[in-house]
Amino acid sequence: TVDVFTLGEAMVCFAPAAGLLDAADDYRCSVGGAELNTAVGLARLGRNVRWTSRLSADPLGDRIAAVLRAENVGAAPLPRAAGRPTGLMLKDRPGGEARVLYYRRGSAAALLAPEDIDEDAVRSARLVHVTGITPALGPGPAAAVRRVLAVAREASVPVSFDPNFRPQLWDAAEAAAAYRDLLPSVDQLLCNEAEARLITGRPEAAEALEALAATGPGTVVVKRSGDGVLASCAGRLLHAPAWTVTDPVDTVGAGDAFNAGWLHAWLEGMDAGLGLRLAAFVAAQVVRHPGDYEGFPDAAAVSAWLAAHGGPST
Ligand code: KDG
Repeated sequence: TVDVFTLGEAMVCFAPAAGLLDAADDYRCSVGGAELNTAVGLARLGRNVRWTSRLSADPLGDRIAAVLRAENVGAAPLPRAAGRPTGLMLKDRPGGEARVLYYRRGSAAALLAPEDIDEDAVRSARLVHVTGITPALGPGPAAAVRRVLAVAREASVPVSFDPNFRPQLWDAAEAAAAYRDLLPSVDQLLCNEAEARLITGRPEAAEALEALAATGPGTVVVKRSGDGVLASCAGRLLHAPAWTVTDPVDTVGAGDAFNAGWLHAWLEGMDAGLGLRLAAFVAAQVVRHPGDYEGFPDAAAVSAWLAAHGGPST
């Protein structure tokens, strides 16, 4: 069986080894993509993950395929898109603030369409995880997400959703409308504070959480980075401490790692409070390393953390 089914775009990422994009000579190259980052985190903990996308026939598509193999992330054997490039993402830190630039329009992944979905894999999954990035990539990817959610709902497979608002891809009003359309199909909403505000129009995190929990998803998790995590799980209000680290190296991918830790805990049937703390722990590890997912711990490290924090060993 498939533990988690997910879909989305993977990109190759370049980050200056030193200095900023406007003058850097050397770059560190890695692979990223919100759903792929979460998939890698889950696979490192031994989960059987199925990720779906369209890869380019270019050498960077080979690079992504190699990461999938190395990280044991299962991928549907879809034909490579000749003539469409791999999307690129550049990381910069002007004024010390993390900033991401995309070169992804017309990429191979934008070809993703409902026909690419292996419906049997969706039906057999214990959980489907989608993000709000995929519907922003174009009508085909948006339709693919809708197909996945429809199949999941018909087969009673629970769905987790992270809006992952990316202002470079669409404007806030359009994104909020798309999220609200998807929410009735969502069992677990994993968002940050700004997204909770965007969806509900409520300025305050606790109020936004209450409004979101009232609209349907049985679980709502609001990730607030330095202010910790607020959650409502089947009517139970929870709070977990911050995962801010004093020596962050690369904060991109922290939310995706948090999702992987949280979903792993959920699949394991762990207590929700412990699950939130585990998720915060794994997010903190990712932030300490360059790259979107490279610092994600393996099963042994998570077992050690659980042993030290009173949880069951995995
Ligand atoms: O969450 C990290 C992602 O933002 C990054 O890996 C790239 O998927 C990505 C996106 O579209 O921003």
